[in-house]
Amino acid sequence: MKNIVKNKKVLIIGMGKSGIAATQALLKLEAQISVQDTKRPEQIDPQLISFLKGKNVKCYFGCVPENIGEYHMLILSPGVSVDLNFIAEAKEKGVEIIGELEIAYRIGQGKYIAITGTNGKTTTTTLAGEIFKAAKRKTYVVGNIGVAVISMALTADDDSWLVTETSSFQLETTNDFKPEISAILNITPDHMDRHKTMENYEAAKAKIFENQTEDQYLVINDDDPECVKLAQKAEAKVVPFSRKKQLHFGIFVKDGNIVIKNEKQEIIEICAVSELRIPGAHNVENALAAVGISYFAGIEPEIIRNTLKEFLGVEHRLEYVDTVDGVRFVNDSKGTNAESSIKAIEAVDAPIILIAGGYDKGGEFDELINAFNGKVKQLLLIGKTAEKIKQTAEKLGFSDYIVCNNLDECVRRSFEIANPGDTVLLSPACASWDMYTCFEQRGEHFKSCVKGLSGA
Ligand code: UMA
Repeated sequence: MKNIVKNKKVLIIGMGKSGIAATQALLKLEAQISVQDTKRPEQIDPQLISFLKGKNVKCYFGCVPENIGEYHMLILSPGVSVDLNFIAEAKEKGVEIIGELEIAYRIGQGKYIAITGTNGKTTTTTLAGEIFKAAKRKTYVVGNIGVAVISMALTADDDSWLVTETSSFQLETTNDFKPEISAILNITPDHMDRHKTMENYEAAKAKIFENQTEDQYLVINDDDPECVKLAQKAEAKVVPFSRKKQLHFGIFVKDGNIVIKNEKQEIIEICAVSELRIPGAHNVENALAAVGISYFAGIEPEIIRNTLKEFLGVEHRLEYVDTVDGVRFVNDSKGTNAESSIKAIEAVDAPIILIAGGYDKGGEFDELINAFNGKVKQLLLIGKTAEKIKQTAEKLGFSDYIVCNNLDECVRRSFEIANPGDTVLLSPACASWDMYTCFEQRGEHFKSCVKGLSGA
């Protein structure tokens, strides 16, 4: 354990999963901790407040500390922007500003596998984690997937592998972070409300390989021009994967089979694409990436093969919920941007009744509507973006939409409209934050509404 924070004055910002886990870890390391959150004291869980008080943690809830320049370091939760005034002021005063992933990396041990991309991160991270576990590696599956990295940082040892889903928010505030293997799955516009420009978003993603050297690996999607462009800046060995073309080196599909072509130009067959149990072309890409990560981490092809053939996918991602009176219900609450929902529409059989809308991240929906392609017969809209999506649909000549007040109404009305054989797909193309605390809560709500239909 590297104790670089003992007796240091640290301010942890944001008291969600990351901030609470960071507080717990840094208390163990005897840092002098203060915490800050925009929420007022009455909006914070009383149990958390009494825990913090018991540990002599100074709390700034609904306010900010006055002498911000006195801190040794500010630790940001992923949802906290570096552009906030008091954070910018601290930076000007020479205070180091880092995120929860970076501090976890600095204080902990273990080797990191870091996976980023606009879409597919959770599936690829889960699948890679399963392969590592099957190979009997000491594995922690952490990060944006829902488990703060720092919650495992003090438990992991030198033999551990932290298979980490890393978001642009988390990468933005790294400095020293250096994974053994990094992966960029794809890059399309997302989180523009936070990053403002594509350049900033890509720059955050590029931090995943910034410190990697030639003895480490960067796995990238060779079918995505943005990934290929970014990888040109990397010092790490680039391992391309492609669903569409055969490669001189890397992971690709050959005659319907997923294969690896290694440095010795040997071809290693993993399995047939048809043997994958996760649906859709985008999941073939996720599988290719997980194969690349695992193989270059030294895992036997046999173990990769067996895990790939057994993997059923992740909750809230194209998750089959139930069939009620012949109508299939699919939960894709994890579809939090247009690109992700387009992939869901492509993967699901028509006719589709699509439930979409939610928090406005500043994205556009033209491509989503264009992807309906005769497959989506009805669109039900909720949330802050309902009006924006409705206007886009009208502009593009799609008029079969209904604006609903909430998800309960969407499920009820979609069931009324649906015929046996139809699929009701919740894939909102938006984050959940206008109506829910997270996409998991939205997905659980959807599933309980569906249960309500069948009376189960
Ligand atoms: N807060 C502030 N000031 C701010 C913003 C937030 O004080 O300016 C406070 C909020 O009042 C709240 C707390 O910070 O009390 C929430 O912190 P957070 O938004 O960083 O959320 P955490 O609970 O710490 O969860 C974070 C990730 N959340 C975000 O990136 C928004 C989770 O990713 C992640 O699973 C978790 O850490 C553990 O690593 C979720 C997510 O939506 C799934 N990620 C985005 C995505 O996938 O698109 C990036």
